[in-house]
Amino acid sequence: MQDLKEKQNIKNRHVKSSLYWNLVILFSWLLQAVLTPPLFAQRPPGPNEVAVYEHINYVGNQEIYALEPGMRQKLVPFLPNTVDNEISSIQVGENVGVAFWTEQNFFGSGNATIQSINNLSLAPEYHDTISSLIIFPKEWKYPMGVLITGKFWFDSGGGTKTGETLGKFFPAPEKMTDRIAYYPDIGYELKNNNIDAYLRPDFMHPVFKQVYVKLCEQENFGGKSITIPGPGGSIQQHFQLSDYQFANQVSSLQVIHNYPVSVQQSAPSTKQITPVHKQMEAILPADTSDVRGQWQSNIGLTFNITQQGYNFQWTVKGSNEKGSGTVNRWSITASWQGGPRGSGSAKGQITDAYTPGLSEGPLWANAIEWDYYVGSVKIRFYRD
Ligand SMILES: [Ca+2]
Ligand SMILES: [Ca+2]
Repeated sequence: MQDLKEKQNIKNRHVKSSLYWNLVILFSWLLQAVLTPPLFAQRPPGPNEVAVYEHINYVGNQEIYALEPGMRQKLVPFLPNTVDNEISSIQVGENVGVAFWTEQNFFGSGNATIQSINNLSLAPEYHDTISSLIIFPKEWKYPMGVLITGKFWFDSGGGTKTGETLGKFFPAPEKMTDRIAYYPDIGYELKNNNIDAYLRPDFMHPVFKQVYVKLCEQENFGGKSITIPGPGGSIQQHFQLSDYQFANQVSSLQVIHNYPVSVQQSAPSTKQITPVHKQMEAILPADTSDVRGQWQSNIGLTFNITQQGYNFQWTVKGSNEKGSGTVNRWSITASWQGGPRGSGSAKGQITDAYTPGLSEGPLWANAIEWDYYVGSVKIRFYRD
């Protein structure tokens, strides 16, 4: 009995003492809450926004990024110190998703989500490691661009090298009025070191059919190049570069979003001429020039040119001559036969072009110069 009472006393003392400490803790917490204003005014993201947070459950330092009108996607190639390598939760607005990478400039490990994540520590690879982001329209499921992977060799100590497969994402431009993203140097990690190309966004979305990637052998888009998917498009997303004899070849690339002209009409108009025939025919790849229509020349002939993609054909007014050739952005080749001047071929370049926007769409060619008859005579084509 005595024992029991003693135990009860001890228990009571324990309860009292624990109550005391709880009160002390509560009081000091209240004091702190009164004295310390919140460091950052938090707000949830709007429908077109993504918020990232320092801590789990959407607290701590916060940064908000918006997919604004006129943007294809919002590019965040590096993060401020407040959240760089600190992100522990992500809140996405109802219209957007977010892709994230562990290194700046969309490099390293990457992933995408169209849902909020309240605790990134459940995905340890991305917890407190994220250093770049892209906010994209939710229905795309991924941002627009191309992921290039390659085996990157690094020194793992003791003179041994370890290979790790790394990826870098090359996004389409942020602004909708820019159709081409130019990457004249893809970076030392992946230059001449590439295995696969993955086209994004999701191939189930119609916009996927408007995305092309031009891969070039040398920096600044020099040397041989391939375009994926080729003319005609494809629903394929994954391209093994060895299938194109292009593994470990890529040094520069372009991501092209060749969207229909009607989308472009919302862009600010320019004071320059608007080629009327443009609206009549099929859309051309944005990395070519538009040579369609009637041309005059300094040899007195009038040419009519039709074009599909990179290929064109011409007829000559009052003559049976037929010509055909290929045109890239600034370079053009042709051969012809059947007319009074016989057959021949020439290489030329576009010397004057109407540029619809800074880097947008096919160039509307106004003048072409050819080296004719093995480079001895310059022929000039020009518009009326
Ligand atoms: Ca954190
Ligand atoms: Ca990082």
